[in-house]
Amino acid sequence: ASTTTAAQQTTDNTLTDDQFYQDVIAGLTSTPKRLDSKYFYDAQGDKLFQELMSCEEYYPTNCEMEIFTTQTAEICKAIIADGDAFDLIELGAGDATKSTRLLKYLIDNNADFTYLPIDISENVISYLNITLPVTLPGIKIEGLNGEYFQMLKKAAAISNRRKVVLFLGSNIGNMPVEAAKGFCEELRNNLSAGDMLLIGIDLKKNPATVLAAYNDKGGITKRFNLNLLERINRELGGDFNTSQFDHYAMYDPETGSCKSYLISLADQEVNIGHQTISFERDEYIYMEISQKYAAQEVNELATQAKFKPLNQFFDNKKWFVDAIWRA
Ligand code: AVJ
Repeated sequence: ASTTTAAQQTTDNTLTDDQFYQDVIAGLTSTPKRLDSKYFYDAQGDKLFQELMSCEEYYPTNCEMEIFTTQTAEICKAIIADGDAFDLIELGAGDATKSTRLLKYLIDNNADFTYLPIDISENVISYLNITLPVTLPGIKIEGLNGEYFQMLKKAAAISNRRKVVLFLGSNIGNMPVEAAKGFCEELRNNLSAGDMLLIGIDLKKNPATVLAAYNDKGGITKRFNLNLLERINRELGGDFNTSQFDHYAMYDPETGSCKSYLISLADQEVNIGHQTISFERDEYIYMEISQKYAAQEVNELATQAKFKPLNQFFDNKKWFVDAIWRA
């Protein structure tokens, strides 16, 4: 009996067939180098993001929690609309801490709905399927493990009830503006007239406030970014020396783009399976975009995707918005 390491797996095709491997190699062999921030969230990345959410500088989670806590009734009434039965579908549910506020209100007010959390992580879905019926007795839940649009189509096949889609936490910010527009259009195409979207979006604000959130003094964001290199080491047999990379974040108030990079501190070579990647000193890997919008730009995003913007709910500082759009 033998155990196969990630590096050995490259000799058969298990690893090279893997989407993560292919995306990493494609990103690190292109000019300029890049990695996809969707790969931040392995078990270690989930833990670091939890840590980030409770750090001093990272404000978006607290802002959205405030909105859901202080305006629960108004948001839920808008969602319930005519009081017909509906499916509440959450894209990227995570641990559902924020949506639980809404779910509890909806259950307490006898709304007729089924909660369908969609997540790419199987762990997340089995966790929610087990824990939510305990924390929220009476909830009807059907977790869907897979890609957003595939699972949306599956949800549409299961029932023809009205759909209310939750896309929270400014996850839309991880797409550049053009991609975000395309995403909203595709989402609209997967919905029917009368369906709704509740979308959480981080707003443009004092640039120093934004930058601090992505460059925290405690260095959690740095560890969060370096974890992707460590994940490549763990899962793809890489040999990144993470002490040879530094985190660099920048925010451009004109475009609202906040971007993170890892900077190579030396001329160095990194092996990933059978691939060797060369870095020059000061060369960057583009890691993540966290796009910010003005409230008016949020409405424009809705209308260009053929949604009708209905409501905007803000925290008291107006740093974050949860918007309701109707298909
Ligand atoms: C989970 C995508 C909303 O972009 O603000 C936090 C991820 N990256 N700090 C964000 C993140 C760096 C976060 N989102």
